Amino acid sequence: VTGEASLTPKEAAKAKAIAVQTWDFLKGVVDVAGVPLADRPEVAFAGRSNVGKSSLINALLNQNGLARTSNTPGRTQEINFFQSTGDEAPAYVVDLPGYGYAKAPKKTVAIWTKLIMSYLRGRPNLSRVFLLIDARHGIKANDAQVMDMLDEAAVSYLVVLTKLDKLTRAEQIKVFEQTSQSLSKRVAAFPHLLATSSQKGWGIEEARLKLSEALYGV
Ligand SMILES: Nc1nc2c(ncn2[C@@H]2O[C@H](COP(=O)(O)OP(=O)(O)OP(=O)(O)O)[C@@H](O)[C@H]2O)c(=O)[nH]1
Ligand SMILES: [Mg+2]
Repeated sequence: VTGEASLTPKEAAKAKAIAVQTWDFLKGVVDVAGVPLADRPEVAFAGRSNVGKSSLINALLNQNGLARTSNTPGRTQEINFFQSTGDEAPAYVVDLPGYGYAKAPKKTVAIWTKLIMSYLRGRPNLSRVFLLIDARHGIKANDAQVMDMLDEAAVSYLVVLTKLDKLTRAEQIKVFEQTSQSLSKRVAAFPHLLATSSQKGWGIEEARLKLSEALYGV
């Protein structure tokens, strides 16, 4: 499942374009009114609290500590925009707060969920959503709700399994097959499932290629 996909030299160069750039934190917003102008391609990372969104962004952009990570769910509380500052075509990468954090006050959860949903539904330059699923848990009810909304709004999304290092080989294969199966019925899901471990670096190069394609075209 997590065996390194062998990229062609052209694909490897495309993937590398993401990692060699400098990425900066632009701003964090708590209201969709605060989002920057939709003047460049954008990819957003969504998923349940603690699934590993911020960690995956750091791994893909090759900049440790760019997006803040934490053991405690609910670390990211704003929509955080990162911008490429190199010579490459300008782009945004967006780190979203997690949804479904049970321990946060109900009101806070409702506000975050509303913010995430209205951002995802209404962002015209959003090229693709990377939807992260913890490989130990698979697709949960609130993941399915987000997928329903993305399917309805025709926002294309790519599902990424995270924390594969926490599973045995047999478990990895099982969750990969089960998740692939349930994605086949979803209209806006990218027909390709990524399996990653930010900690071990598994699947990162392939995920970088997918990010590069989403931002700069295939
Ligand atoms: N074992 C393992 N742990 C990981 C991996 N990726 C992230 N983690 C850990 O999972 C925890 C949450 O990671 P974050 O990247 O902060 O998760 P998040 O989805 O951004 O969380 P919120 O911002 O709270 O929604 C941290 O303790 C990370 O070190 C992984 O690939 N393997
Ligand atoms: Mg986070």
